[in-house]
Formats: sequence, C-alpha cells, structure tokens
Amino acid sequence: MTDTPKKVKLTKIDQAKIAKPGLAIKDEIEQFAQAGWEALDKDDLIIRLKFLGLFHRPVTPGKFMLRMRTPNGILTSEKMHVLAEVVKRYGEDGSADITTRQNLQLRGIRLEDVPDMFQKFKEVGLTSVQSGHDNIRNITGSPVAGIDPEEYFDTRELAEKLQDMITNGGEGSFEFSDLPRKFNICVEGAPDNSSHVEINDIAYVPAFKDGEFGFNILVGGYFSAQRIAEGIPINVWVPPTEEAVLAVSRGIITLYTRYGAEEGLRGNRAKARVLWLVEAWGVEKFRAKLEEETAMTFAAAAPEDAFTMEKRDHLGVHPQKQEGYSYVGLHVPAGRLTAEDMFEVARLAETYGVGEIRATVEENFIIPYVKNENVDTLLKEPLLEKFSINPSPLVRSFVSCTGNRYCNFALIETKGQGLALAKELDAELDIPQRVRMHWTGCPNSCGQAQVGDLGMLGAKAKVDGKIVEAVNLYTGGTVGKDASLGSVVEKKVPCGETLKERVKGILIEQFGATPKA
Ligand code: SRM
Ligand code: SF4
Repeated sequence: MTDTPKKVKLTKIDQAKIAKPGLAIKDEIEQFAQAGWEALDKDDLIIRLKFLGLFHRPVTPGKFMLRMRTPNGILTSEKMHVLAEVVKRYGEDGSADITTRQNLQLRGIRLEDVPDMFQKFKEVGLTSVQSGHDNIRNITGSPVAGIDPEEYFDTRELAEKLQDMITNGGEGSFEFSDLPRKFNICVEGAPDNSSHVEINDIAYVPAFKDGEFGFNILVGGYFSAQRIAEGIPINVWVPPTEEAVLAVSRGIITLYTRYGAEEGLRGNRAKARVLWLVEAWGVEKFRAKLEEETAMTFAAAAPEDAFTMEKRDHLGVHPQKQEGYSYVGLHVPAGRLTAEDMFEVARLAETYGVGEIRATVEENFIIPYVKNENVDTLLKEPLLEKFSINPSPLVRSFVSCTGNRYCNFALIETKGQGLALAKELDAELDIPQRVRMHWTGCPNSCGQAQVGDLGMLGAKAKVDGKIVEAVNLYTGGTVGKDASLGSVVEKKVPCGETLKERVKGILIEQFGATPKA
C-alpha cells in the first residue's frame, strides 16, 4: 500500500505534548501539591493535569474537578466510600456527578490533597488516569451486563481488559496517551443499544453471524461544535473474545495516533477525531490498514446488528437472570450527588445487595443482586424518597451536562433549570409516554441533545435589547434499536416562559400530552 505522507504543522497542544507528555507529570504531582496551583506552568495546569483526570475549573479558581474511570459503569461500595470521603472533605464545595459515560466526577478538589487521594484510590483499585484531554474516555457498556435476562453477552470483562490495556492497569500508558484528540469506546452486549453505539469513536455492536454471537464494528461516531456524525460501519465482524477486541482496539488507536500528523489531523483540532482519518482514507483502505496493523484477516460484517428492543432506562425493580434476585434502578435527579447520598448508596448496596453499584448513561444508579424478599424493605429506605424508582415522566428521563455552574464553555445553566422545567411540566400535563429530554450547555453536546426526544442546546438570544440564556431546540432523536439523531427545529428560544410554552406545545402535539384537570 502506498502512502503519501504530508506532515502538518502541529497545533500548540500537540507541541506542548511533545515538549513534555501529559503523563510525565505523574512523577511531579507531589511537587505540584506543595507548590500550589497558582505556581504551575500553564500547560501543566490546563493540559497535562487532565491526563491524570484533574480539570482545573476557572469558574471556581483553585478548585478542580476529578474525572474517574468506571468501566461498564461498575463500582463497589468500598470504592464509593472512598469517593464519598473525598467529596465530604470539601464541605459545601464538594459534590459529584454521574456522567453521560456512566462515570463519576468529583468536585471541589484541592491540589494539595491529590497525592494522598491517589494513594487511597490505589488501595481500592480506583483510577482517574487518562480520563481527560487527548485520551480514551470511560469504556461504556450495558449497565445490567451479567444480570440481564435479555442480554446476549456479558461485556464486563472486556471493558475491564480494555481499560487495563489503555491505562496500563491504571498506572498510565504512554503508548495510549498521544492521541490527536479525545476518543470514546463502547462494547455493547445488550439488545437495546444501552450505550448509544452510534456516537462512539469505536463501537462494538452485537451482531450474529451464522448463529454465532460477535460484534460488527463502527468507527468515527462523535459530537463536536463543528460536526455531528454517526459511526461508520467498517465491514468487520469479530468474535467476542478478549484477543479480538483488544487487538482491534489497539490497531485502530495505533493507526489514529501514528497517521494523525500525516493526514492533517494534528494540524487542526476541529478535524482531529478518528472519523476524519476514516474519511481521508475511505473505508476500504482503513479496513486494509487495520488488517495490516493487527496481522488479522477480518470476517465481513454481519448483515444486521442484533438490536431488537427499545432502550430501557432500568429504573424500578427488575428480575435478574439469577433466580431469586432483582436489580433496582434509582433515579438520581440530574445525576448530582452529595457526599451523604454517596455514603447512603454504598450502605444500601452493602445491606441489600452484594456491595455493587452501577452507573448508567442516563446519570442514574442501579443496585444489583437484591434478594426478592428484601426488595420491599429497600423501597422503604429514606434515600428512595430522593432517588425515586418511579419519578414523574419528564423528570424520569432528564439528562443534562454540567452547564455553567462549573464549565466555562457553557452558554447556559443546565441541570437546575432543566430539572425545574421538567418538574413544572410534569405538574401541568399528563404525559402518556416516555419523553427523553437532554440538556447540553454548548455545542460540544456532552449532554447529547441530539439523542433526546427533546434536545436543548445552550445558546444566547437577544430579548428587548438584552442578551439572555436560550436554547437551540432539537426533536426527533431516537435511541434503542432504531437509533438516529434528532435535528434542530428552532434556534435561540429564550429560556424561561418562552421555552416552557414551546415545549408544552410539542408535548401536546407530538407526544399526546393533555393538560391536567
Ligand atoms: Fe464532554 C469537553 C463534560 C461527555 C463532547 N466535556 C468537556 C469538558 C471537559 C470541557 C471543560 O473543560 O470544561 C467538560 C467538563 C465540565 C465539567 O466540569 O464537568 C465536559 N463531557 C462532560 C460530561 C461530564 C458531561 C456530563 O455532565 O455528563 C461527560 C463526561 C463523560 C465521562 O465520564 O468521560 C461528557 N462530552 C461528553 C460526550 C457524550 C458521550 O461521550 O457520549 C460528548 C459527545 C460525544 C463525543 O465526545 O464525541 C462530549 N466534551 C465534548 C467535546 C467535543 C469534542 C470535540 O471533538 O470537539 C468537548 C470539547 C473538547 O474536547 O474540546 C468536551
Ligand atoms: Fe461544558 Fe459544553 Fe460539555 Fe456542557 S456541553 S459540559 S457546557 S463543554
């Protein structure tokens, strides 16, 4: 195969990574902690600390957000305790969020505490390494993997092994941390497309070939301010083995890392996601290069994926595939947690389950392995008044990004006003079906406005000569077996009463809602 490499002028960020790789600061963290955040070199503060999962929040100077890694969304009560202790330490500044990649982020972190915190994480098998900047994000999968009567394949081990490969067992991997840009991977084993396969850079999609289970592979799904794209099928099917999934993932990431400069990706961060490499080469060449890189010969993709169900939200009580056990899905409003909430969830998981807690991409928790005879007592626990198993319709399916409380990209506040709108409309309308409302504070779309039945993407509008918070309003996103992205129906709708009236109209006209008597 002939290539015509044309090296590009690297972006400032790539130049900074060459001058000193992000992970190099692992050895300097004690020094940083002693010196204090204000003494840090700008590139260390803004770029390299994110390679350890630490995001300085300019909105709250001197305080950091810490993004963890929770492959397949799985946590133990022991880990939750350690995380809750961190949040508790920061009093009013401390909180945590469940993220749209079934992960946790902690807030209020001070640099001086980081070395001690990392030590405690290590003791319980937690890591935050490579969770930000040009790295591979949390590996997502079905939140009910291994306990779901409907699942095809339990993906938990694959997600763990992938994380171990990418992060060198949580210690940090230089091999996998020189990417041109961020990167998302999901491994899906359920028939309801629980991890939104179409919006991942690599998606392992359930598909049967001659009756045998395996994965079709999509590459290049992503959202950004400049472009929204669904993953492209690369005509590859692999068996669900560790060997195949690790080799293919390594192969794709290596091609992306190696050819980033030649294909111009490293010269323009707006065109640096792996999709641009697939498009530069075309699917056929990409597939051939992958075969060459992995020394594998791939089977052609199965003609169809095996998604057969609407996406479940897992809230409420559901029988597990293990006889006599149920899993219980708790609704966490806007995914936001206090230290107290975290201690309580850990206690409930220990008392009623087996000390396991799972996070979902809808920013909720699941407690698995509750003995059927103990379910009623669990449902009477005080935390379930706050984290309901059956919230009102709009509140139930509300998903939101961080918004302007902590994120300096945000054009609007999201979690607070989105949730308030959901509550108000639930009080005024009878809504006969699920309506998934996704709020995202800016065009980066971390809150995935395009997957919602209703999507609100932060904007600004001018009303009576004043600049006010507004949203670009999306409809038509579908999830599950026929997932497709929604599109914008109205731009710059001012937040508050105008937005409320607009959403109310849509709920009545398109979702069969009726005003309450
Ligand atoms: Fe995101 C950047 C929060 C999921 C696309 N995202 C950011 C930053 C780091 C910006 C910043 O430095 O402030 C946000 C941190 C705010 C904060 O303090 O929390 C941020 N993203 C989030 C989270 C926490 C939203 C949430 O409330 O759940 C999610 C964390 C997931 C995780 O656990 O790792 C989160 N971000 C996503 C997703 C959704 C997904 O993965 O399904 C997307 C769209 C999918 C994708 O990546 O293709 C997403 N985030 C972005 C982008 C646009 C990327 C691009 O190619 O341009 C940015 C901006 C960037 O990277 O330059 C961004
Ligand atoms: Fe911040 Fe924008 Fe992402 Fe929301 S969508 S967390 S505002 S970057």
